[in-house]
Amino acid sequence: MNSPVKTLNPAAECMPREEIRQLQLRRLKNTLSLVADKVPCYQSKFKDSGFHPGDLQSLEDLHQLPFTTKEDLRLNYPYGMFAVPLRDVVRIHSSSGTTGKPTVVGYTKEDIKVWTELVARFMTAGGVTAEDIVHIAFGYGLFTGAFGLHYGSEAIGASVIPMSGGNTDKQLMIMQDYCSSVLVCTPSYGLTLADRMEKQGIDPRSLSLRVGLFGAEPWSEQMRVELEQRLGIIATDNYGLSEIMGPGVAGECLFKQGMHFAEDHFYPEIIDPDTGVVLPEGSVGELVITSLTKQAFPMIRYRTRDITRLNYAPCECGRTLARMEKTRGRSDDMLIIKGVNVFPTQIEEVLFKIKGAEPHYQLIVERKNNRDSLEVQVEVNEHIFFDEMKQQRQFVVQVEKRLAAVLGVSANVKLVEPGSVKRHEGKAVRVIDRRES
Ligand code: DLL
Repeated sequence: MNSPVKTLNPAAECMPREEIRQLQLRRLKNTLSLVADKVPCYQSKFKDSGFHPGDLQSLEDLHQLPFTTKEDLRLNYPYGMFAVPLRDVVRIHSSSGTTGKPTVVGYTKEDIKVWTELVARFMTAGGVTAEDIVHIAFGYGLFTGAFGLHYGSEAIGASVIPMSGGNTDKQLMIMQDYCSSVLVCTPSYGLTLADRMEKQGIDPRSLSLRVGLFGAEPWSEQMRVELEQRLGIIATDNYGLSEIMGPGVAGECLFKQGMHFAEDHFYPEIIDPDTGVVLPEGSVGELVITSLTKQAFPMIRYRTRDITRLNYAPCECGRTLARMEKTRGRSDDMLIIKGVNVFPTQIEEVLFKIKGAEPHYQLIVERKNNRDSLEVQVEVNEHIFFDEMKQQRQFVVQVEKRLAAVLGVSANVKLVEPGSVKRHEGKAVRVIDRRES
């Protein structure tokens, strides 16, 4: 195994905390004057809040500024938030919005350089080297995942297979024939690949796979264990969002104790999602990010909607960059059932611990006569699916009991046939909320 302390840029990743803060303040001042000069949306936000970028004395002064939200990006669709003319933009991507218009983001040449370095950073931290063959199974296109990891791999000197998403049988053939050693995809697609391998009788140990870099959607610790065991790999988590840059905002090292946040390029805050108040260090809340070096698409206090916690203690690997806990999900994915907050990842954790339940599930939420109901459709192995009614009933009761204990709200469990929950090549769709309609 690679040494767990391999670091791409130690000067940046292992900086003393006081130096990180000084660098952040310097870069923040530059970013604030850039947007005050070039972006009408920020000009009016600053005016309304009586803020002048020259007033900023400390990082905490940033808390006086209003947030930027997805709504701001919608109102300025497509290029209204850009801080440079289009002639200086060399790449355009967009967010995977499920409703309405997507969010358009742009990069200058320098932005692409920074993005590439930050992806190469977390790939190195996750054990990827120039010797590796990186199999990218994210869809190539407007989504930032594939291109981000592609450029990062090349910067490390690894060989990239730009496989793109879908066509699972072909993925496996290429993986076998081209000796892929690093798998890049969503954790849910990683599981789909593991299922298909099993079905085809492919022994993962006969492959060259040794590392998996998973991101773009929430996943539990249990899911990590499953992926590591079934694919015979070391699995790390990495986080990002198109509005901020794409992948590369944060990524785990081989100690897997949280994702190192690229604090030299992004300033994170944790807020109470209901009140917007900045929470004390170590609190769980919504992550808000300010970009510190972006040229084309700078973001000030962008509300990510992702719920997490930051740990500022230095890591065993020597990096001093704050570590971001695995996200519990997005505050807008959080279901409120009969007044209780429920995250799909909590349900995933329960299912992983029950023998016979497969880690493929979907949540259906409905409201009848003003009462919410939650149905958890769980795939079970064939043994249970074709079991006697009585045994099946016992199994359902067992799952319902465990869910109620963990969630604090009751759920109806429905067992479904193996393979019947729809598989996605990209991000999994875990929730169908019929209450809105
Ligand atoms: O998903 C960027 C990305 C690509 C990250 C590849 C990692 C790997 P968007 O499509 O804009 O960008 O979606 C961003 O996805 O706000 C989170 O809710 C979720 N997300 C991304 N990474 C993780 C992760 C990319 N590791 C949204 N864990 C974010 C949990 C994640 N959620």
